[in-house]
Amino acid sequence: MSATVRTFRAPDSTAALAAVKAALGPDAILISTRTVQGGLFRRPEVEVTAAAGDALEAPVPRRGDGPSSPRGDRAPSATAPAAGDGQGEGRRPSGLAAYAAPRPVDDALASEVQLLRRSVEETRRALATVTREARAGRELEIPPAAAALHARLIARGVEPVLAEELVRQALQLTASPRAGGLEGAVRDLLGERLVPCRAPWLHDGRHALALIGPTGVGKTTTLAKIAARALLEAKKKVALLTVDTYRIGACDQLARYGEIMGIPALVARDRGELVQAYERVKDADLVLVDTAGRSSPEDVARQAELVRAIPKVQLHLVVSAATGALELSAVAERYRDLRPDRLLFSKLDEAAGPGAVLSAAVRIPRPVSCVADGQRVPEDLHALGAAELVDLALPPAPRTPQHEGA
Ligand SMILES: Nc1nc2c(ncn2[C@@H]2O[C@H](COP(=O)(O)OP(=O)(O)OP(=O)(O)O)[C@@H](O)[C@H]2O)c(=O)[nH]1
Ligand SMILES: [Mg+2]
Repeated sequence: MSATVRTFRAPDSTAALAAVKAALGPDAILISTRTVQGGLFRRPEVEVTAAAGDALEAPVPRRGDGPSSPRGDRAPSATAPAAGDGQGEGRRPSGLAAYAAPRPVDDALASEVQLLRRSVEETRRALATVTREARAGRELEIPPAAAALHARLIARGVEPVLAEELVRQALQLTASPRAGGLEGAVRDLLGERLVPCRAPWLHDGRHALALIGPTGVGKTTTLAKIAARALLEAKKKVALLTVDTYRIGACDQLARYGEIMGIPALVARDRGELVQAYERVKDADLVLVDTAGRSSPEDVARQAELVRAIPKVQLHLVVSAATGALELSAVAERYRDLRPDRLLFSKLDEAAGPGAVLSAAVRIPRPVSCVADGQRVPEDLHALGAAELVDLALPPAPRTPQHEGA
């Protein structure tokens, strides 16, 4: 017996059943139905797998067939419909009709059907696992190696639309042979966006920088970390300024850090006070300016404008990697007009997918000054190199035992 088994996809179950009927006839037996995601830009669809009716024509010997179950009836199907199938059903007078009207059968046959059904379901699940990457590739219509890279980027938290763009561009780059292959091309493209620069605490000469960004991303904590690194590692003279007179306790928070480190921490309520404060710390090598996290773009723009009163101040936009790719892209859109000079990624330790930071880096193409991955001052602050930044979005593939043995 050779079965004709086919899979159909349609926008809804009515259309899917009509397609089954048209292709396999009214006696078709439904094997499974499920909803499948339609890919990046398509809607979910109903997927129906069905067998042609004649595939299951072989008669099954039955015990105790009564007058209502004449011999030669269609054999009970192990591949009953996924939805709406009654427990204990065994005889199917005719494919799609049986779907609507199951009949009772004896217990032995019912449990056999149950077993077979379970085994079909297990096979289906195993197949789904094995072919997940290939499926992703088919949906994007990209080769399996590119689909596997796409899946790794997504698993790392990279925004799906960016992951797709990356693998497509990498495929173009590797149309002619190239060192590093496809993965090397993706890493090169990531490296064009995730660009390192000198750590802020190692800057030469007198330098001023201000941290701006949404509420609670870790601006003040990161500022303290930078100050401590500059003091301890680079032996610089450091001063702290803040224009955050908005949040209760903000000035105290900075003053406390200043006290612990034995450095000045001054508060400025407006442009005039900020210029004066900057003047008062003119012997400092590194002046670090804290701002208030505000959700309104106008308030944030006002703060950026205010800190620009300091000559040559560098604006570092702090974004939390823990907020996810969509939120990061929205934040980047909101802050792009402030023309920040650097990006600073915080809360990498809390990020489900650190590759989400790419969403900010593509929208605000600026070097990454440093990253923070915890609350400890100053330990949880790092200046990453080029390869380490790329690793955030695409870490090296785990080595298989085969590779290790090689
Ligand atoms: N897990 C984790 N927590 C952090 C990190 N950086 C800062 N935090 C914590 O985040 C919270 C907010 O930190 P702040 O430094 O006050 O954040 P902020 O951006 O200055 O907040 P506002 O001034 O209110 O906008 C604190 O509990 C910090 O300890 C980090 O890299 N990882
Ligand atoms: Mg703060």
